[in-house]
Amino acid sequence: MLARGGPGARRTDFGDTASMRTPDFLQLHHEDAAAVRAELAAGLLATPARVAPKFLYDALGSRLFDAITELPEYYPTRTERGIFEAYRAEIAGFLGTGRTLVDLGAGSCEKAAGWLAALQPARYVAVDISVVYLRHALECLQRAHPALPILGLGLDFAAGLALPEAVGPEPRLMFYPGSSIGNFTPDEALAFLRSVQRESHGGGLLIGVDFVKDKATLDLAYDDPLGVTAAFNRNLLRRLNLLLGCEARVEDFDHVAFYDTARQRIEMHLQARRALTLAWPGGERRLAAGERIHTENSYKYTEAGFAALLREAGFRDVRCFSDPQRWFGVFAAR
Ligand code: AVI
Repeated sequence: MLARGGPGARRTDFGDTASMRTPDFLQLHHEDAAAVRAELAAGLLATPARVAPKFLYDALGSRLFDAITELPEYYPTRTERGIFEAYRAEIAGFLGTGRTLVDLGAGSCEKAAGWLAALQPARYVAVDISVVYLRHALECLQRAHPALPILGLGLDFAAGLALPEAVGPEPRLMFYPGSSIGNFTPDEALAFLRSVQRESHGGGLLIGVDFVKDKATLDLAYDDPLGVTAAFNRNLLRRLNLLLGCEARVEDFDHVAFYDTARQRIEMHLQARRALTLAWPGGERRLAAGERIHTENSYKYTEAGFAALLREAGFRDVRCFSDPQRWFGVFAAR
């Protein structure tokens, strides 16, 4: 059921509908507290212990991530922005206008907003885990684009994308910026891209991907001297306490992040400063001094490697746009 906004337009005394649209909202994902506790407990009891990166993003974690994107050491966000600005018209020409623009992990909707003039979408669909995160941004966007049909969708697409009929039957241009694809393993990424290709209805894909580069640059991007990434990672302990009922102490853990050249990925961990026990109702996990909880992987791709992945997922016509240093790739695929 649509949460609000009805048909997406409101008739005024002047009979003017197009200028008075309101966004529609549809919440399909429902958090199951018991399932979350079971998932967290299973991860902590595994060897090595792990917590899924999606738990990094509560209100504070999302703000800390926004702060990370402002750091001089964290190059992906500004490099992607530079590629978008340099090649916007060319990319739009390649992908075509008039599609339904589906923004995966939309958040503030800021990146998609920059594309509306060039892509002229027939409809904008913002997808995030909860419409609560989308409401304010979509209401602002609607004021700037009064005639654009807008849908906010609360959906968990981590395990594969399945869009509801409310998105409409038209070709969809899928938008997945920010190199979030790197937070999947390559196998998961392939399965996810296949679901994206299937759901695009022949539209296309615009996706940002972080490239393999020297270890020193990557290490610094994920372990900045100001300690913002450390705070982002250690905030996960506060979430564990809240969601699982642990009493983990933030000061008992160090942030550890490094690039593993052989695996082509950043690994992020929380490392115990001393031997300790994490206890929660119904379970506990002992950690030796120096033992780690694995909290995130961020895979890096070569241009050829990611283009091959897109082809394997079913996209035929693939183009890559990059920065002069070739640190980051924006792939347009049809
Ligand atoms: C969201 N994601 C693409 C970020 C990344 O670079 O993998 C998350 C992040 N983790 C630490 N810094 C940024």
